[in-house]
Amino acid sequence: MDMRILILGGDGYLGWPTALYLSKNGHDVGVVDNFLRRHYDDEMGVSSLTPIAHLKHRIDVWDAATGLTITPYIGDLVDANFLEETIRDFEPEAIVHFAEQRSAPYSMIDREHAVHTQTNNVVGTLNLLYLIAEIDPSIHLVKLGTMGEYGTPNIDIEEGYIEITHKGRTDVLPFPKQPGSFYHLSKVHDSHNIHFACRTWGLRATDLNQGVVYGQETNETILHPDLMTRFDYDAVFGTVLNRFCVQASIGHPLTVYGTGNQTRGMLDIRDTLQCVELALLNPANEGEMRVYNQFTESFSLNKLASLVKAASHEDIEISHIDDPRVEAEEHYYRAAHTKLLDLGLKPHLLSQSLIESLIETAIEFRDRIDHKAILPTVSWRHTKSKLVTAGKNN
Ligand code: NAD
Ligand code: USQ
Repeated sequence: MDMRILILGGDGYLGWPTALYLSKNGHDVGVVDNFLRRHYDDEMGVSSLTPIAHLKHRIDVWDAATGLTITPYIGDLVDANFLEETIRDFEPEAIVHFAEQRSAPYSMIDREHAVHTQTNNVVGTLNLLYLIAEIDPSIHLVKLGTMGEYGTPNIDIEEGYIEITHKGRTDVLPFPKQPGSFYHLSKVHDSHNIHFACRTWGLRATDLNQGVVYGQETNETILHPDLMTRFDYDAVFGTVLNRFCVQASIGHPLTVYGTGNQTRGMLDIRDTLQCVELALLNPANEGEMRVYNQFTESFSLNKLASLVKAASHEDIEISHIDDPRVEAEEHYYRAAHTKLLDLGLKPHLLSQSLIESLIETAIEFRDRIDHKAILPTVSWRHTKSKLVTAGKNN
């Protein structure tokens, strides 16, 4: 079943390879982006480990390599007029929404960054919900959420909803959320808004609570060097396993925060693409917000560090540094993740060869690594000095 699919955030780490994958699989793909992520690179003074071509150029390269067309729309989701024109022009049957500020540390820099994160993410999604309701409520929204919405409760995490019996009465309710950053909170706010729009206006949505993604190559991005996706390794935007592989490539001690007993659900970037397509092919019903927990395995940070150390040819040190975040370092973690497997997901489980290939990629581009960007600089703790830095006196 080929579809017209609009991908919001199609210039990003996950949005770009998803666009190629869906295009190759016969879908008619449009991508929307305002290059906010490239702007954050300028702001932070770092750039992707891998050189990334401009969006219009890589779309041309994809066209030349495959004969397949991807339609670009350059603009901001927070600009409702732009988004309305885009949706009316492309007439999508489904919209995949990746287009948010997605770094937890970035959202914790200071008040401005927290406000920007929640404004960009919550307002962009709210514009989208209104426009779907106004233009075509049958459009299936596939929204990227995060496993971090749940936090680390001392009970098993279910897929979106939990049956609760309270004082003799029973109901199925949204699973309680205890997110760990203003970024993760923005995803919770989105989930509530999406759930409300489904219940109230009869929209159909799938919320993909995705774990931490690792990996860099997909079957499509390797077709040409200019099709590469970005790969972040700095302490603000880099995610943990990708960072450890880059650290190993330059002989930097692996930066485990705190005890390293924090456990997270994780998945290979190739599985993100599969999961998104499975969600698209199995749309939620009218009025339903379906929720899938999108990860394939869970690992403690200590386990990840030991796997990277084992895959590295050099003798890499594992260093435990003070955790800049406020997060449980010792906790129970068991999260359901069967629904995507039931739909046919074939996971790429984490292997030594994948870690070796990530370290090799980092070695290939080691001249682009800024060693000063490795150690964390953003603290979760709200100190007076932070307010003084931000120009406030109380
Ligand atoms: P990314 O920052 O690389 O990509 C996001 C893209 O959206 C960027 O190209 C950015 O320019 C664009 N964007 C942001 N705000 C926009 C706006 N207002 N208008 C138009 N475009 C906008 O992030 P990513 O790693 O590809 O993540 C994509 C999505 O998946 C995010 O929603 C993120 O929260 C979620 N997610 C990512 C991971 C991960 O490990 N990378 C894990 C779980 C969930
Ligand atoms: N961590 C380290 N050392 C590092 C980097 C991180 O020990 O050098 C730890 C963190 O303290 C945390 C864990 O690793 O306990 C994961 O951190 P991360 O930066 O890899 O992931 P996170 O901040 O949770 O955010 C990433 C993406 C985000 C997505 C989320 C999925 O940036 O967009 O939503 O993963 S989840 O974690 O399931 O919420």
